[in-house]
Amino acid sequence: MRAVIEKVKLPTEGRIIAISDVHANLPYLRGLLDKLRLQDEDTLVFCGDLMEKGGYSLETLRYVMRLSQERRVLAVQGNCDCWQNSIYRATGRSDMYTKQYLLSNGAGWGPGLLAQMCGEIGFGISESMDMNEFRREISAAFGPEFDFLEALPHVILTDHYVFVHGGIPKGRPEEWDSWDCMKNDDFLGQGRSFNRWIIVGHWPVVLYGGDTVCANPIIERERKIISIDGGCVLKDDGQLNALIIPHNGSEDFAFEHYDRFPVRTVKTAQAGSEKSAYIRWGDNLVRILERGEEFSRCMHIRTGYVLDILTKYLYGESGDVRCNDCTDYVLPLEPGDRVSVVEETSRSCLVKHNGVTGWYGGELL
Ligand SMILES: [Mn+2]
Repeated sequence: MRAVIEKVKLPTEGRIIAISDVHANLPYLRGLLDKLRLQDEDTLVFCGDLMEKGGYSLETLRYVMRLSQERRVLAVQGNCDCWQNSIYRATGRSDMYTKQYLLSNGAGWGPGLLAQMCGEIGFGISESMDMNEFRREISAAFGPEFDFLEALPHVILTDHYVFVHGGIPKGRPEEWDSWDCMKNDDFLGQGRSFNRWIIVGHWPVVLYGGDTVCANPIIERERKIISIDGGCVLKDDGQLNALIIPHNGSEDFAFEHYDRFPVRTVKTAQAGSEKSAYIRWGDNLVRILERGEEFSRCMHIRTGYVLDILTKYLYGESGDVRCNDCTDYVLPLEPGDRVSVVEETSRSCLVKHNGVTGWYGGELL
């Protein structure tokens, strides 16, 4: 399907605030919006993936629909949002995929939009469900929701900024495919640069890190790309980011973030580790050398790096397993530093300091 590109003239007044990858975490979205203290003249831009993975897809969608009636809201479709295609443009293949997804009950995540819709109208999900009947009943009951999604463009083009979920495909805009705008993986890693600011989500920013990672937005000034997905829902230490543009045309970017980790104060100083590794999704195959109840000594298969990983972060069948994103990085910290505590363990705490995740072995106030 051809990408829908919407040209928008942003107002001169007010901030432009971009949020992406809420992933059905309505409590985080509400928390972030509270922190932002929205003014009437502000413009909110959702950069896609409002839904799926977290537990509140339908509630998040309806919340954003309501918000867009009350204030200036722009939004683009993400690859986890475009369910109207499976309803309005269904094919035998998409029906098969939709059914599989419904039967998988969110594929290990929370129930998705369509499953929630089925639940709300009491439509039974089963191997024998009739997909024509499913589409008929769901589209009859949720017309406003699908119409809202259907009306969302894939790219919002303004004088100074472009908002898109994954990234800008190569080639001429008239030839861009919508899927390549939404599911454009590793956009920052493609080495491209632009004349206007391209603001994207989709690829959690921690995936761009090295041996240490930071969940705050990445602003590439030379190449004019801003990547803002803080890993909300997808990462144990994830956060929901908002990029704040103080006014149209400004490059004086700021950001706000929201998570629910308790904030504590560092009591004793600690030096940072010189060597560390960050094991991330897509490259997370490890061998368990010694399984423990709380931590397991593991070797990262590709690099041979040995580190202790929280046992609850390991998953997969026996033998070589995979792990949630993790690190052995010890943060350099000073007394008085404020940190967010992600995990408390018998050894030390996994914390975030200014968006950077690492361990702290001292005392917290
Ligand atoms: Mn995405």
